Amino acid sequence: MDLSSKKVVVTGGCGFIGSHIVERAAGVGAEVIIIDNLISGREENLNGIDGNITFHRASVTEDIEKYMTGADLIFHLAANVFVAKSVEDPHYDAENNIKGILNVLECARKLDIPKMVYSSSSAIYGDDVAVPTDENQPISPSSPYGVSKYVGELYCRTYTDLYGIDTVALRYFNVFGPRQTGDNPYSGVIAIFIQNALDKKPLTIYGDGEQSRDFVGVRDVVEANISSAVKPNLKGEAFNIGTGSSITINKLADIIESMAGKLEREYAPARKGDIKCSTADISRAQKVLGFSPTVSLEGGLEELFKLYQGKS
Ligand code: UD2
Repeated sequence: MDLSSKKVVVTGGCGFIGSHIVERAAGVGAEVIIIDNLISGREENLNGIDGNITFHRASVTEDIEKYMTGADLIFHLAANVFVAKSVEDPHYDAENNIKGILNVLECARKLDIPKMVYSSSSAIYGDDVAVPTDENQPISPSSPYGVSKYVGELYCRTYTDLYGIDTVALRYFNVFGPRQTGDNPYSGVIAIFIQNALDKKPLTIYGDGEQSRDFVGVRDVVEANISSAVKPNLKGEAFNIGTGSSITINKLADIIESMAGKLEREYAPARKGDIKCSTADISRAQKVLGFSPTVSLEGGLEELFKLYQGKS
């Protein structure tokens, strides 16, 4: 599939990752329809993005079929993306993540939209897995968020089997990059740490800080989405999208300190639902999607640090 002449729906297109997908798809000439309720997305994420883009402020749990007529492809990102929020309010998480994807798939079925790329998460694995983790490891989520994201994958496969919609699930590890904000306690750790470093505020570390994460650059995540969109017959398959290496939160704090100068650290109790070790085995994505991460953690952090410095 060549995206240039296609009509593409991006749910969550005003979000951190979604807006980069919008930019990439509009950049190659696709007509882009965004559906976003602006709960975690921000309209200003679209500033400076040129192309044929229409934005509808709506939740994926509402009647959105009318916005999707004639679409060739859906990138489904709209969701509750906060693990801790899902522990505090599992109904909210399920409403957005389970009802949301079912509604979007139903639209795809009714409107004969042939393809959907679903943003899933490594949170579906939990802690009882071999690390690095490949896609054949047991699914055993530690949070309602992990549960809801996996339910989404099951719906995708079912809609592929029942109706021939070519779905694919991308299991993101920890995504970082421009447009991720550090202004709320649920935000990604990198965005929070950089923001606090610039504001000379202490870094809060949950637990002992020895938990590890595989941080993947948003540009690489976008390329995984595009490859998945253009590759036919993925038939509900799932792919890990990470880098294959990870660092602990303590080491992440060290790197931020090396860029920002000495920072205070405050240790707080571990978050409920937090997984301990997380590293992707990306062999399947490399083989099938030609996925090849290009953003290094150090390079990406330096770029972000400069970007945030320019803004504050
Ligand atoms: C991220 C994604 C989530 C899901 C998951 C997959 C975000 C916001 N969430 O959840 O959607 O895909 O990855 O594994 O990107 N931490 C601190 N101090 C802080 C903030 C966080 O110590 O100020 C710790 C936190 O307890 C966790 C780690 O840093 O151990 C990463 O936290 P996160 O919120 O960036 O991401 P995570 O892994 O919970």
